[in-house]
Amino acid sequence: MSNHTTSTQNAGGPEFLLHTYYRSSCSGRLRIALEFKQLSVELAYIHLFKGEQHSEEHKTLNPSGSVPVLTHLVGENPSFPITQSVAALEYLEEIYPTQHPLLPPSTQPLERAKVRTLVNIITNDVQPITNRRITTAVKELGVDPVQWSKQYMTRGLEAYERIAEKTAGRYSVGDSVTMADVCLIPAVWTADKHEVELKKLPTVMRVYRALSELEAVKRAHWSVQKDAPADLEWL
Ligand SMILES: N[C@@H](CCC(=O)N[C@@H](CS)C(=O)NCC(=O)O)C(=O)O
Repeated sequence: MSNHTTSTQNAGGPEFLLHTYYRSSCSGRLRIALEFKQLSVELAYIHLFKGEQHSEEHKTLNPSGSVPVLTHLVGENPSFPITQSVAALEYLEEIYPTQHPLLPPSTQPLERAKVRTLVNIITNDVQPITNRRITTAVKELGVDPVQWSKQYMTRGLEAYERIAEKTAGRYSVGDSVTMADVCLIPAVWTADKHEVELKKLPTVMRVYRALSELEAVKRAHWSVQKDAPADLEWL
């Protein structure tokens, strides 16, 4: 099932193991954060459309049956998998606070709250209700899953836009890349695939374009992942 590939090696082997799927926006958050923090990671691929997230092996690792899963191979408890993306982002921030910080300093609690507000729009208000298991369930209820996803992605990104109009500099909050950006980028990738009218979100798109120029983002892009199909079809 898992096709392990070392993306960035250090002398003692990779520090992290990330279970990922190329088009999973939650996995994208971790790939991007690991790139910004320049941490070594081995990637293990879980094919969501083949249902590998439901296998006994994966459910043992992550009882939620989802990706990403971040394991700190050389941490204080190297066998403990972190199975929620935001918990994993916060963990990386706590162990490497000065290595490309993705949160404003603790002396700026309101700035941190701005970042976390934007993070939560994506991670709480948009992704969970547009996730595959939900779109599968709404389809069974006779609802068009494509329209469902498009509608909720649009609403969530519009809310992001309204707030980012007030908080953004070059990036979502000020001029430094933060966790908000790390969550926004893969949300825009997914929204684009769902034909959300991104032109109507000028701040989001300005920030997204600035982020897309960064090497860390390019390296984490869904299209360059080893598990992405050769024809780059969004399967
Ligand atoms: N709250 C979780 C959500 C994880 C999640 O829903 N991941 C999606 C991919 S973005 C998934 O694995 N879906 C598989 C499924 O629904 O069967 C997190 O932030 O890590």
